[in-house]
Amino acid sequence: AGVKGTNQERTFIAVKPDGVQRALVGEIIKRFEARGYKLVGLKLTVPSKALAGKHYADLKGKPFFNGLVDYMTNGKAPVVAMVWEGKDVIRQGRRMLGATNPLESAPGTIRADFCTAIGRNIIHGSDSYESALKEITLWFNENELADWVSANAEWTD
Ligand code: FUP
Repeated sequence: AGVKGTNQERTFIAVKPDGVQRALVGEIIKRFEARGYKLVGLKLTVPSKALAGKHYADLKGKPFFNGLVDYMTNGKAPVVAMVWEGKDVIRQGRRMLGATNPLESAPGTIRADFCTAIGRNIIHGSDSYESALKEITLWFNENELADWVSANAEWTD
């Protein structure tokens, strides 16, 4: 998850299958780019049940767990998995997403602007440094993460 508290902090963001199906990938990437964050990992993938189960391990036992894993993995649409880098990106990413329940998300957030169902809230974002570290490691190999200098660096550092 990069270096916590620096402009190299990293978070894991995923457009979930409903977001891909609804063609919201560009809109979501646009918001992170426009904010000045740097895209360092990107893949279109249908995760295995094992991967989705590990990703949502904290929710094992919840009544919606099996449905959630099936929806992430059934291949009706892929997931767009991303790693974004920049200052306070873990916390800011969560603020940009809005609350888990879109009906509680503030207007202007991604979830409030594009969805209403908690089980189809289009996007995931790491909720802490520990989660970001776990999720980035789970979804990406080290050689899939790009080290590059963004033209935004001059204005975001
Ligand atoms: P978040 O970190 O905002 O994605 O929220 P959680 O980790 O608590 O939940 C993960 C996913 O489980 C949510 F994105 C949608 C699903 N979920 C439900 O379907 N019903 C619930 O009551 C809570 C979560």
